[in-house]
Amino acid sequence: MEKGRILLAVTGFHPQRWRELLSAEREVVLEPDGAMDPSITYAVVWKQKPNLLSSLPNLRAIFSIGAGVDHIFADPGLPDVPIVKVVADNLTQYMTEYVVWRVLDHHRQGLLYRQQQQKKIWHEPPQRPAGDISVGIMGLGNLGRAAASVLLSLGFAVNGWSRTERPMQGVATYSGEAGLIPFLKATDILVVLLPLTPDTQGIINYGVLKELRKRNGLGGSVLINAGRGRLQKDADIVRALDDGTLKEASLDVFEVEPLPKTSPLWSHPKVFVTPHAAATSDPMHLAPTMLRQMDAFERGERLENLVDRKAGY
Ligand code: NDP
Ligand code: OXD
Repeated sequence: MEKGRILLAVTGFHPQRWRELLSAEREVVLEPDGAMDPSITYAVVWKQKPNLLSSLPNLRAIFSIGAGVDHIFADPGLPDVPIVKVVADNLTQYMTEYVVWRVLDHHRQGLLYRQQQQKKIWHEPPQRPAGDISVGIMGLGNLGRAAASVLLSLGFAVNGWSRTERPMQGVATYSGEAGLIPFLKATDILVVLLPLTPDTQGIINYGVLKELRKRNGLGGSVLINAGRGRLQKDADIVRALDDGTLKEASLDVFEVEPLPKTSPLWSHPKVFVTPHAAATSDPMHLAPTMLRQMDAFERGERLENLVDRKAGY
């Protein structure tokens, strides 16, 4: 079978490196040139333009440049072809680093020390063991499980919440709607690693934050969101921080990105902001896997890391 051509349609970061690497083995057309081109078989996309995918009459598979695929489901004319998401060791490693970094910073009172340093205050606050703190991971999937196992090795108590029951040794697991409140009530530091779907949109709201465990050695509950911005209500987080429902937050994702300069989150003293940078998609690692998958697909083999269209992730 002839090697299918690729349409590369990315918004928000430079397509050049992806193009170079993918063209090592296949012809690559950059959007907008390839739109409506009948010779295009694969689309490699990140936040592609609406209805672009439906304009490709011979499209056989869609490859997301990221682990999240909400940008693909946002397309009103999404054709019924397989969608492949990113599952990659280096992306998982980056996310684990981000989660562990933020959990340790909150646990070891990074904010307090930064404030003390500014005022030249020499004061040692009480320390508590990691085992007294429970980190609750919302979304115990590829990224959540990897972060959970490193947190366990550091001695934290770890809870996990998923859509279906996902047992994991050493982790107290909860699932579905019925498991949500018990999971929150047992959690001091909430780490959000959910995909954005119709079921999860807006899930991080004031009511949910109110359920987090209050009695803990941290002096309050903490939120870390590295999943998607539209999982959260930015205004509810500000409210929760201001009335003490939350002690601190680390946010990598926001309802609107880039985070508008007018957002109170930028200058909130209890918020640590990163610009959707928790785990970057590195073309050096990901493009060869996509090419390998396309070859396998053309030999009649099954694609790996397929998105469940019904579940939306
Ligand atoms: P996975 O698909 O492997 O895991 C998703 C997890 O969320 C699963 O445990 C799933 O449950 C759970 N889940 C989904 N829907 C629900 C629901 N309605 N209720 C409860 N749990 C639910 O995804 P990844 O771990 O690979 O990635 C997670 C997300 O991280 C991505 O979708 C993306 O949005 C985000 N991300 C952010 C990055 C960044 O830089 N900030 C970088 C990379 C990813 P179940 O196990 O039952 O299926
Ligand atoms: C992803 C992301 O989904 O970078 O991979 O957000």
